[in-house]
Amino acid sequence: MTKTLFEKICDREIPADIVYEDELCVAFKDIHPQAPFHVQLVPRKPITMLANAEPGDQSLLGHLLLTAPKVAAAAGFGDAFRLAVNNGAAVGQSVFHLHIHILAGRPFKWPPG
Ligand code: IU
Repeated sequence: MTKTLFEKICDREIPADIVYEDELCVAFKDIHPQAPFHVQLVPRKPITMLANAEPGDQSLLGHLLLTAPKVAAAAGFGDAFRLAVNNGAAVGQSVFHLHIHILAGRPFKWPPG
């Protein structure tokens, strides 16, 4: 099967500014940052989108949510960061490999646009 772009980044076949990695996930700086700190936290497993995750992915999804604060904290944003997951093209998903946006370093409005 053809690898997704983010799989290639995880496997270091495409260069990216990786800020964290472990056996289950990789975090790298977004190429079009929407905040002073903006990274993508992605599972090595190529789940297309959150809605397509399966019961067997439960611990992986938990690992991602437990890892995101660590990635933010390592960059100095432990108490002020935003996570975002776009699920589907209609709400802005452009890369169909599950990823959690971790954003920090500026004020954020609510509700998001
Ligand atoms: P989205 O939620 O699927 O829209 O987010 C995709 C993100 O991936 C978006 O912020 C892009 O700037 C980012 N990105 C990247 O960091 N590196 C890439 O090679 C590509 C997209 I393509």
